[in-house]
Amino acid sequence: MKRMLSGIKPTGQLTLGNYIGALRNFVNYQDDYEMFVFVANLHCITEYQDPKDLSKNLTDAIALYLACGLDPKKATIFLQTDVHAHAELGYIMACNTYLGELSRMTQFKDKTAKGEKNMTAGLYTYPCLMAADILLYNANYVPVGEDQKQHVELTRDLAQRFNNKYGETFVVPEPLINKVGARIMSLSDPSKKMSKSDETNKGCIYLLDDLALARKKIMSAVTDSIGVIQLDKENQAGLYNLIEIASSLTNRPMQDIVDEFAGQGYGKLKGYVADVVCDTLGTIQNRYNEIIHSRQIEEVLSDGAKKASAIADNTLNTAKEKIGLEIKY
Ligand code: AQP
Repeated sequence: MKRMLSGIKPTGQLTLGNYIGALRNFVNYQDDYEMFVFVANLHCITEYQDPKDLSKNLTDAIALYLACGLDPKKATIFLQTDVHAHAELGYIMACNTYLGELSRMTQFKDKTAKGEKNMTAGLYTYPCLMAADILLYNANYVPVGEDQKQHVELTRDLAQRFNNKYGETFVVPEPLINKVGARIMSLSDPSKKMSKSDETNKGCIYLLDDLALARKKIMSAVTDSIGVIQLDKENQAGLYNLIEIASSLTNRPMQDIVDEFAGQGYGKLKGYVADVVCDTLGTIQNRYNEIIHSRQIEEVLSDGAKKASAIADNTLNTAKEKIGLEIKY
């Protein structure tokens, strides 16, 4: 069975974008791949997080993984810091990464261009940690949204560089990107990705949003004045995004939805999208409420840490030996 690894960083509450672009795919993959899914808590602290909020977001993320259908009997689910090898291999990767490579990473470039002050060294070097996250498990595939492809490409370069320098050590992973739903856009500004850190809160649907609020956000989503229901991503990005959301959640082709609503007003289509989203959120929230009040999270994390550590420690030890970091008696 081929191996697959992915993670989410809960810098806030998980979003519909996380669900469509990542989580629901993990659930589909867990039957066909040996899945490792982690909560990337180290990646959260490249920027300051309120400790209480962070801890709650991490707990909620694990509960949501389970509520969305990840099955601990099929997938290994763990918290990044429970497996110490991540930080250690992350440093080793940083010592094999060039400054130019990190300077070209989109997130760093965007923040620099915006003139952001007080950027941390972690924000610059996190792609090295991300490479370590993947390489520790010798993952063949990494399912990611469109925006994360660059990280897997860097990971491939680093794995190949390490293998060339020190001998075959790491599996070179491949990104796996879904065609529909790879990049869900903000409801208030469809030129931007739907993100947890949405400043206005209007453009982003959180998986734990009250259903009435989620409906309101969809009904007030920014569209256009063209007034025709069709698939024109360039000129009707907001409408396209809504259709893509509904298509992802129902597995209906986008054109099928267009055909059903063609000639009707945007309000009707928005109502349909809101129904579909609220159905999904309602199911997830019911399961979440059961899990968050049980001991399941503790058990899942303890089992996951044991299984993940056994594999990660083995890979880390091999890498350290190849580099010459070990003292032989
Ligand atoms: N809008 C999205 N559409 C499709 N996929 C998405 N993903 C995130 N947002 C969307 C996918 O979810 C996985 C985990 O991403 P992440 O939450 O760890 O990181 P991110 O993409 O940086 O998330 P945010 O919400 O944008 O975080 P902030 O606001 O903190 O910067 C990835 O596979 C990602 O592609």
